[in-house]
Amino acid sequence: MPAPLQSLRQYLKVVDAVLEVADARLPASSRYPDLEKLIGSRARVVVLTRADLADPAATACWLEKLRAGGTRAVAMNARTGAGDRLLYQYLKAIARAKGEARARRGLGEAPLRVMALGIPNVGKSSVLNRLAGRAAARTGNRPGITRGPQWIRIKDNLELLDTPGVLWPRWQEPRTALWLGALGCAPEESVPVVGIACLVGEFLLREAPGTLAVRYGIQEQGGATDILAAIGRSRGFLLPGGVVDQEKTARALVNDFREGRLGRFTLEKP
Ligand SMILES: Nc1nc2c(ncn2[C@@H]2O[C@H](COP(=O)(O)OP(=O)(O)O)[C@@H](O)[C@H]2O)c(=O)[nH]1
Ligand SMILES: [Mg+2]
Repeated sequence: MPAPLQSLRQYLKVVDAVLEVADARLPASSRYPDLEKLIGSRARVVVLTRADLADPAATACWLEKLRAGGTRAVAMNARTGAGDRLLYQYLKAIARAKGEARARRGLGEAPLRVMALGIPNVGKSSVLNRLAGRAAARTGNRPGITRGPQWIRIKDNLELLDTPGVLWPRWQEPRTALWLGALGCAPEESVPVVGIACLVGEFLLREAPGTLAVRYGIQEQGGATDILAAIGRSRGFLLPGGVVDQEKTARALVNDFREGRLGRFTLEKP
């Protein structure tokens, strides 16, 4: 278990529920293996963010699979809040159970304490901000915006704990690292953008032929490297001497993919 996750143990002790935030486009690889062990008996909800960028049919299958395994799971757009109703229902039920358990022990009401856990830039702060109904936690489109654990206290008997994203060592496995890079969940310097762009290019050529041709006005001929060169030429991303600027082209393709401008895709099937 990564050391930063270990250091969250002290917080886990004081929360009632954990929101395990993962990316709907990569629902398996963006989740922690063995998180149950760390969470213990605490209530858990898997929140798949960026549902607006994932394939809706695949998201439905993922939710079904998770729920079939007894896991509470929701998919939402954490930026707009679309799809958050079920999350509220889950939290309400968890709060009710906590209240009843306390009443049985002769204790009064206490706020529900909820913590968000997940990899960097997956949308943890955004989810909590939806729950808080305001921009209480800092968000940003790059990893590392949330520096240390941060409590957000809101009325309605709810206390939220935001945490910095933690990556798991197994994500250094090259392919996973590239996919996490494609989603913007890995530190920029750790994954080569040209490598990410080639993986994205191959994926699109295979899964959505014609997409690149339409978007960039190119012929889909050859492999990912040829496609990248064609995009660079078509966009006029050239270095002195007329050579295609691979880095700049790769960045443009990856950004388009990340923001959903090439369509809605789920990279892992259930
Ligand atoms: N399109 C879309 N963007 C999202 C969603 N959730 C988060 N984001 C964006 O992803 C970026 C990272 O979000 P943030 O909440 O800071 O992630 P954190 O690092 O896990 O706390 C921000 O630019 C958010 O606006 C979502 O469901 N859909
Ligand atoms: Mg954050």
